[in-house]
Amino acid sequence: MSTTWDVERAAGVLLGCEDARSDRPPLTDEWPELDLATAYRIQDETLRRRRDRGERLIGVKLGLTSRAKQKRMGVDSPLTAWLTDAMALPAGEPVPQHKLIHPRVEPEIVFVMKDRLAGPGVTAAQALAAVGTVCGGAEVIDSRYRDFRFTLPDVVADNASSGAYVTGPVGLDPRTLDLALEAVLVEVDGQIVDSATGAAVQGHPAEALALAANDLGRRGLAIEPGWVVLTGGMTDAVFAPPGAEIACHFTHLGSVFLNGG
Ligand code: 0L1
Ligand code: MG
Repeated sequence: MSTTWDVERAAGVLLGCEDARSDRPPLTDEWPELDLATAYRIQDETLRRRRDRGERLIGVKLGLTSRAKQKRMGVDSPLTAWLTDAMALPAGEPVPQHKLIHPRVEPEIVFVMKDRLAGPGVTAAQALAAVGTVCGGAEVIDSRYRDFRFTLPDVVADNASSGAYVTGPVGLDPRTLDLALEAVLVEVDGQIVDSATGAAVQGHPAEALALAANDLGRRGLAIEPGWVVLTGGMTDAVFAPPGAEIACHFTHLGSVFLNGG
C-alpha cells in the first residue's frame, strides 16, 4: 500500500481536498512511513503548485508553538508552513466559508519583517531586531484531515492546516512592549472563551520567530524583508460556524473581529 504514495501524489491529494472542500483521513493511515523530511517536501510541492497558479509567497507561519495547541492536537513539536497572498483576509471580511471545510479561529501575534533573517543560530534577540512591526492577528485554520486528526508529518504536509489569516489595525515597534506579557482575550458571541499571553508561544513570540528562521535555515531558506510571520496560536482554536461573531482583544495590539460568514 505504502508504495503507492509519493510527494507529488500527496501534494495533489491535499490541494484537491482544499479545492473540493472535502476532508480525508490522515496520509499516515495509508503511508505510515511518511517522515518529517518527506512531509516538508510535500509542503514545498504544494507551495510550488500554489505559485504556479498565481499565488505569491508572502511569509511563513508557525504551528503548534503553544502548549494549548500541542495538547489539543496531540502533537508536541512546533512546525513551519507557508503563507501566500491568497490566504490574507482583509479586515472586516467574513470567514470565507464557501472556500473552507471546517474552519476554526485562533489568536496570534504577527510580525512584519524589516530585515532578512537567516538561520541557523538565530537568537530571539537577533530575531526581534529584524522585525519592523508587530500586530495582533487571527488565523483561520482548516485542516484537510477529518476531525483535525493528524500526526506531525501529516500536518506538516498539509501546510499546517493553512486557511486564511487577518491582521489587526495596530502595528507597533516590538521593542516598545513586552510581548511575553501581551495578553489576548478570545470572545465568541460576546462570551470570553479563552485567554493567554505571548509567553504561551515558546516563552516569547520572538523565540518562535527564531525557531522559524533556524528551521528554514536548515533547509537553505531565509525569512525575507517584508514577510509576514504568524507565530502560532496562543490558545486553542475556536469553531467558526456561520453567524458566529469572534473577537480577539489584545492588550496593546487592538482587537481583531471576525464574522463567521
Ligand atoms: O490544525 C492545527 O491546529 C495545526 C496548525 C497549528 C496552527 C497553530 O498552532 O498556529
Ligand atoms: Mg495558527
